[in-house]
Amino acid sequence: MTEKIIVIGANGQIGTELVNALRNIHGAEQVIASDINDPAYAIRNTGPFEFVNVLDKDNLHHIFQKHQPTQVYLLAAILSAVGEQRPKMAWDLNMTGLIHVLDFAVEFKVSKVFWPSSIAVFGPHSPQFNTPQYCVMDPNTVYGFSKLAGERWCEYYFNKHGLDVRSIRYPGLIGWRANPGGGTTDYAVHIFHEALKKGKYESFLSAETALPMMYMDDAIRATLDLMNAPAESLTIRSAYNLAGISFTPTQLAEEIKKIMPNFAISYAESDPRQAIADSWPKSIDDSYAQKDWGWKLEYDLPAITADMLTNLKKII
Ligand code: AKB
Repeated sequence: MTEKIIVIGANGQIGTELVNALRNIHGAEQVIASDINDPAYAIRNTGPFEFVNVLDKDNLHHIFQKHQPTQVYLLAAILSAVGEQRPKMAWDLNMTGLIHVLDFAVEFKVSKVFWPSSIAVFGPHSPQFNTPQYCVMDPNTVYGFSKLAGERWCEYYFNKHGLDVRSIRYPGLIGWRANPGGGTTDYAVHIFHEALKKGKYESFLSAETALPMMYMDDAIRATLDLMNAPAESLTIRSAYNLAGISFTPTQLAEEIKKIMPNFAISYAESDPRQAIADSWPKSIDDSYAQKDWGWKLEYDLPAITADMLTNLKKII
């Protein structure tokens, strides 16, 4: 079957890489990148692009009608740190945008929808280590509870409308092709840029703050694997836990020092993102993803560090 795929929020950290991967698989003309903002060169010049505002129903409806997509990836979102600065806007974009897309996916009989969730769905009373798929969830950021509510909507549309919607609870994502956009885990990308530009970095998270993280190559592979998995093997229609690897700013700095011995890290005295990080899991159990669609991580911390430094060096 020839796919016609729309990626909404294509300019972001995941979108930039996903559009590229999807165009390589399905052909450039089959993948319509869309965003509210001007696209980066790499996206505009490798295939079709549409301006889309997910909150503008008429605009979104027109894009569905025009392209009649078989698959939709909805990546437009406000992340955890920016969400705390603009709580109502974060709720509106993350929630209303999702419901618009789910409704049009049903109306236009889209075969599959992907929507990203996050480890932010967990909260201070969730188990902090090896956090299971099912447990107490009391997220205390707008981003976190918009993702948790979004998961419930996804499962609801699957149950009530038979919509084949699939989702992953991404850990913090690390990649060199695009910058992260206002999250709590962004330090783990900024640190590489600053290491190469200045030889030092001030971390906004404290030295021993462990968080689950994942290299973008693994995250893209996970997304495509989940989307390609046979529907009957999927037992979760909210969002799958994905563990990645857990490390602290100190451990990441030590790894960078193995390649750049003069690199120095320091720590900010206080930052509002610390409280968000403290409310999230330190490590994740992703046994459902392993069992249901054969998930397996490839990049460990040394591999991430080496790949980031090698590739960023070429473009900085
Ligand atoms: C954030 O830090 O807000 C995101 C996330 C973990 O979902 N990277």
